[in-house]
Amino acid sequence: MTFPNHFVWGAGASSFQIEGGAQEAGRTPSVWDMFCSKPGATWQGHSGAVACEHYQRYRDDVALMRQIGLPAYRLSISWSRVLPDGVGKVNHIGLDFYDRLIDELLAAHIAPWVTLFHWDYPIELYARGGWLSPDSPHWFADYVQTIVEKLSDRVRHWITLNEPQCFIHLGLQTGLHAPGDKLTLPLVLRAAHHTLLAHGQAVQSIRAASKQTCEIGLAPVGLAKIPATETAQDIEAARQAMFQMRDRTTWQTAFWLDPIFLGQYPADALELFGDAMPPIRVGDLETIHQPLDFFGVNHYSSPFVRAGKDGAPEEIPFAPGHPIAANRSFVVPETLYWGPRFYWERYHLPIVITENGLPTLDWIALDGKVHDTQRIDFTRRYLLEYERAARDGAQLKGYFHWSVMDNFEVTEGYRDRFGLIHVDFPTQRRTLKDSAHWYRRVIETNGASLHENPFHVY
Ligand code: IFM
Repeated sequence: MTFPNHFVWGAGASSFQIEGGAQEAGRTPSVWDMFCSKPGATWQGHSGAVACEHYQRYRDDVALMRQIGLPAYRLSISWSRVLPDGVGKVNHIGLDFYDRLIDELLAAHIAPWVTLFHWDYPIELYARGGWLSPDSPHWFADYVQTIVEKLSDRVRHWITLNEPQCFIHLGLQTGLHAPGDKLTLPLVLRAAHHTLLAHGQAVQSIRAASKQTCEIGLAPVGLAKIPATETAQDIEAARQAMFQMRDRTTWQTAFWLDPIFLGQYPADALELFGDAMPPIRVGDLETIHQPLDFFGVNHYSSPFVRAGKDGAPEEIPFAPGHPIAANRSFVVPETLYWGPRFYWERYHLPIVITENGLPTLDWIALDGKVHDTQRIDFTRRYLLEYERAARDGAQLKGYFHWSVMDNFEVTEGYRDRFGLIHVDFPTQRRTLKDSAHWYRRVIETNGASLHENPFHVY
């Protein structure tokens, strides 16, 4: 068995995607509430206003997590539920929701891993400039302090930001995600620099306010590259491709992660962005480069790369018929081998897969069950590759399946289902999918059951 003894198995979700209760007890809108009301922004105009009604049903949901045998659950906090103005006065009813949720989880022996920001930026702060404002890192650090003061007697694991590539590149550059802006490159880079500072200042806030020794990381988009063959040349080409700057966007790896983990922007990013980069003040990189405890990363799909002319990386197209998911992304299990391996090599921190999972279009069968065999097969294949990364020397610390339950899948609305738990949205009825039962056994055996054939039916 190669998963380490204290390996953390879990599943995750985020506030806006499951909570609903958009107008409950003092919560103010986030940029995602605003974005969902724009015609054409989400599939069939779906919004997160009701989602899974987790705000009302959290006790039942924790009971289901317990049935799955989850040792850990990754949740996120809705900033504007706790601070309706984004800063200043605390909405105690909002904060109490998380207090009760944490107690419920602990009573069920489930360790909470808390993400402090998963995209639902308070609209009040957006109106004041959002991530473009030089005050934005302080706003975030102050909010984080409020949360940590309240919950850190019980919470030991913190994740500062979820996928900055999405809320900056997709949110501010392409306009495909909330708030839906299309800013010029210098403005996008300014917002990105403030985001990095916000991460660093948040880490300082957590360490200063935490009532116990804690562990901190973040959860960027994992942008792995897979060597087309396992020859030294293709491996080197994939390694290069994974960390080099590809274009003048913030959909990158090293641009975000080198400042955080190595204390500097990569030279090729500085060269490519040139004058578009914001001024970097003395001390900024020290603030951003705070010691972290694990390398969290959200991994789904990756392209294959080979060594082309002079060894330069060359992306190769997928063969016709290569397996795809409901959202048309390619299924590439090797992502969980090469991603962790290359990240471990470059940043030397124990790896936690903070998200990985498959969107499907599954439904309840006539026998009342949800037979999501593709999710089982997908997860099994990915986890076997992850195990191989451990065998080959990467230090692995955990795996969080995305998602614990079907939810508001952002621009795809309620069409794509990622959950281990099926949610019938009109009735809010929950059903454990076959994958939930299968995952329970994976957890119980610390991964040993991955080597058993899960399909005995035919
Ligand atoms: O649902 C999202 C999540 O919010 C961020 N990472 C990717 C997931 C699946 O698309």
